[in-house]
Amino acid sequence: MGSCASLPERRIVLLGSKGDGKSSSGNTILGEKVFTTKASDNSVKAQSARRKKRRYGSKITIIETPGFFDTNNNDKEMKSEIIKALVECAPDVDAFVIVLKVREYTSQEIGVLQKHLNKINKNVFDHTVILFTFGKHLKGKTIEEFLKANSQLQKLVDKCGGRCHVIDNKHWKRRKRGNKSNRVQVKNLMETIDKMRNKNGCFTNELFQKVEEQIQEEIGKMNGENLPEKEKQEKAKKNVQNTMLEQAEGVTAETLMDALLNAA
Ligand SMILES: Nc1nc2c(ncn2[C@@H]2O[C@H](COP(=O)(O)OP(=O)(O)OP(=O)(O)O)[C@@H](O)[C@H]2O)c(=O)[nH]1
Ligand SMILES: [Mg+2]
Repeated sequence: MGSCASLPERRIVLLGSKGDGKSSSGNTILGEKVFTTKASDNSVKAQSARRKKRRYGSKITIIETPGFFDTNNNDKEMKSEIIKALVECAPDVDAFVIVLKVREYTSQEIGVLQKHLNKINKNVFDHTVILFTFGKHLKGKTIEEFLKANSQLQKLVDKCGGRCHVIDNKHWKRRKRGNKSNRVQVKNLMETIDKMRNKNGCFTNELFQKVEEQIQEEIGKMNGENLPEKEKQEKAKKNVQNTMLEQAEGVTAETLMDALLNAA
């Protein structure tokens, strides 16, 4: 859907539960530590980082979003971080990557997962890849074997056209060959994303477009200012973010997340 900017750039949004390894995966994909990873606390953060260097054939931008599966948390920080991510997503993105930890899931946990996934507009899945983390937990099994024993997860992967990869941000760093190598897996992930984008285009929705309009409007207001283009853009994004946060008074974090993931 949507015609994308013809930039040789991959814009990737990371979604997933708290602590499943979104930030770590961002670092693995970018090949440098740009995201802060944390062991365990209850703070939720959206971080966004852009890598300017070419990697696997093109520039990569990673946008981490909080609260995909944890939106019962309605504090202001969470909302502000979701809005920040949204402003980074505008006007379109190339791929959503759902980060899921390899582990046993109880049926209740699967139920919660499904509840959130069911709200996503179907066409979002045409732009989604599943990325399993903690690959070492497979204990020698392949990801296909793991999925065979977890039919609900298999269904999710099927919804995404079978697109799935597995990394281990801690233990698969060294190897250069084979499936237990982050390098191999990330290269494959990028190929999957490129193929998906060539087939399905990039993802946009009314909200992304509206946000982009507002950013451009803000940039327009800075016409007289003698600022570098990039600084104008950052400043404009900040302004849009602040306006949206004010407008989002009384709106829940969950609603915001739904808006981000629902197609026009
Ligand atoms: N062994 C192992 N540890 C991992 C892996 N991925 C992440 N971790 C660890 O898990 C913890 C959480 O990782 P993060 O990358 O911060 O997770 P996150 O999804 O960004 O968490 P929030 O931003 O809080 O939602 C950190 O201690 C990481 O070092 C992995 O593939 N294998
Ligand atoms: Mg994180």
